[in-house]
Amino acid sequence: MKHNKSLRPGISILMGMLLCVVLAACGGGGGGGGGSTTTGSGCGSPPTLAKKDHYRVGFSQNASNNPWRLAETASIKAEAQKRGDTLVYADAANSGDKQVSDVQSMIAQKVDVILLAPITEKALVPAVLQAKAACIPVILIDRDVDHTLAQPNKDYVTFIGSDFVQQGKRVADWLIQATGGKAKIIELEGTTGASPAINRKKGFDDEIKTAPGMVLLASQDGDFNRDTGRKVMATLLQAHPDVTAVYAHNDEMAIGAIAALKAAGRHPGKDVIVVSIDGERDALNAIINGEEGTSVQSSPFFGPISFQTIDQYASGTKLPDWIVVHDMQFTKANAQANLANSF
Ligand code: GYE
Repeated sequence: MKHNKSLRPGISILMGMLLCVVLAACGGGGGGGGGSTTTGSGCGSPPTLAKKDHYRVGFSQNASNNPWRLAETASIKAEAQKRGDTLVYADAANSGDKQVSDVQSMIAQKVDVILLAPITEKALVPAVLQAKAACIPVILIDRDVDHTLAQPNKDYVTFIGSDFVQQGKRVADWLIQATGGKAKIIELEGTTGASPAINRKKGFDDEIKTAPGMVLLASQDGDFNRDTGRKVMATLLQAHPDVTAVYAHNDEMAIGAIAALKAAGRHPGKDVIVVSIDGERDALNAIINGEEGTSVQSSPFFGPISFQTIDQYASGTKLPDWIVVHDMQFTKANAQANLANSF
């Protein structure tokens, strides 16, 4: 052990030098995980951000096909406008390839900083590393990247977002309670490879294992999309007519599942309990009218916190690897009261 440990710094310096050759993009080296180490090129790891009155901020959105995404974009745009910052906005329309080229275009336009909502954990890693090489700091918002490929406080500044594992666990706890620990469940997963899909599954699946009567019948990708959720649910329903609960990784798929259940003559809220995540208006209404059980919030209001984080970073504040967004939970008890603030 001791012997190994003493070898490690040497190995990592060597690896670092090799990486520098491969990427042809390193400044003075060193750093390796902590803070904004200024390097020979005047850049940093992650790149530093000069303090300014107004910034040109890139915002790379992964899609605009649901109320959650639209609410997030509106929040970012409103905050940029409020501060008199310039927003360079791009919508990747659900394509990882397009999102990579969107970020590359922001790099070419020399924005000061990039807010990035990466579609999946892996697809945007090359873009994150390219921004770093171009000395442009990246702040991840709402979805994270794979930490074995790119690290906070090194390759990008930080990740601002919800605790997705916790969200899944909270839904599972509510469902265990509501069903007395006995349910046959269909799970509709978010986009394969997206950090909320990975972690909402983990949080829920691990938690239901604590109750032996909670049986997972099937779990399938519904792409965080209402109509895909509806279609996947319709198919799974034929294979599993004994289903008594549906867990959807977002509200859009839950609304789709409710439509599929009704089309098959089932009674959501009575013979099948539907639960999900986000807290969008349609889900709150479904909770109010009894068709949905609960929705754990995943706040899309990233504007204020993102720009505050940009300010802090430019001021040299050491930021945590993850800035956790705290979420509410909606049930029959509070859905009506929160309807006006929903999206
Ligand atoms: O739950 C979903 C959206 O990344 C947290 O993505 C976000 C999720 C959100 O499409 O509705």
